[in-house]
Amino acid sequence: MPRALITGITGQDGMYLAEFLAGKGYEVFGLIRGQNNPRARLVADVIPSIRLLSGDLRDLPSLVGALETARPDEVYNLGAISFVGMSWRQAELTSEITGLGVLRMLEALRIHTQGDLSKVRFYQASSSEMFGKVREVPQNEDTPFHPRSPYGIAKAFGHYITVNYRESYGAYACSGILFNHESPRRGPEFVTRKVTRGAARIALGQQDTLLLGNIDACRDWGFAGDYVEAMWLMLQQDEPDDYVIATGETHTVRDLLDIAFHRAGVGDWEPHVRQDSRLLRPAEVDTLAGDSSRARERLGWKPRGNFRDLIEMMVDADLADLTRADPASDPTDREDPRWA
Ligand code: F7E
Repeated sequence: MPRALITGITGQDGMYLAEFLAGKGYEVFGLIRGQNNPRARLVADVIPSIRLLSGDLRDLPSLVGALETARPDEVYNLGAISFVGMSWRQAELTSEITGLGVLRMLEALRIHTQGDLSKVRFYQASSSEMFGKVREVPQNEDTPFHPRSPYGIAKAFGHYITVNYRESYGAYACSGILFNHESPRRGPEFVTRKVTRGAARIALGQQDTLLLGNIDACRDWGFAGDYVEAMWLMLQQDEPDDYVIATGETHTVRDLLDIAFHRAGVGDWEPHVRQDSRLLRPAEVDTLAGDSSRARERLGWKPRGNFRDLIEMMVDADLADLTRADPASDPTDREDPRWA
């Protein structure tokens, strides 16, 4: 039975990946941060076979300990402070976890494998935010980076240190440069879920107005369930490499609003949406579009659904949740302007 260790197990991708690997017969271990982390319960409910380990990407000994217990064949480093908007407010912590955390995990692997880093395969969750102020359209593995946020900068460090351990120590280490990927499990602070949840609440008369930042931003949005399969495929090749994972389709936040509000049955979104300058970012990534040809050719990977299907699925899930007798406790939106 192959064994896998996942950091960031409580996030959207961690849960999809754990389900996917469990379905392939893996014994899956998930690293849980903090004392009495409330999301550990959720993970255990969703993936009953999961084995939970306590550890933190800020704490090297805890990572070495987790590796000793899990004895993984594959490590998926998904743990991060992943909300770009927050990364300006907690820039040091973002650098510490999202950036230096990658180095700590690689060092823990070096200790655990006694220097033979080819023994355990390593996946680093890199991000299209590294492209930032884009140098070319679409972006591929050779496009230079110009990150625009503390988050993007931390991810660029994580990417390069992964490549460096591969080149320096012969690590089987891959950096997956994933473009935005969403699902009904997406946190409510990200724009897709904020809009699908908001549209559903407006349709049900539970809310009247949705406050947003830059609605002209363009993103290449895919389905998270498809993207975790690409992570696994990267670790099944003869040689490690870096891969862009994207749909190649770009949409604006306005397109997202059109689809979500129609699906929810509200129709026109304009009377319900207000732009709030407090939700604008100090430096924005205006447009992203990924070229995933390498992954399509070498991994045989391709996204399954399209953008409309994805957003409609998310609206339907939010409507179903909000009309249940016991809806999931209302997500706390950290971009709500009541947060000072
Ligand atoms: O913003 C604009 C916002 O926060 C998307 C993370 O998974 O993908 C994600 O990062 C766009 C931006 O995602 C609001 O300014 C407008 O242009 O959903 P987001 P993100 O920043 O693209 C990458 C690949 C990652 O790696 C990250 O971890 O939407 N936008 N109005 C808004 N965004 C938010 N959150 N809230 C708004 O009210």
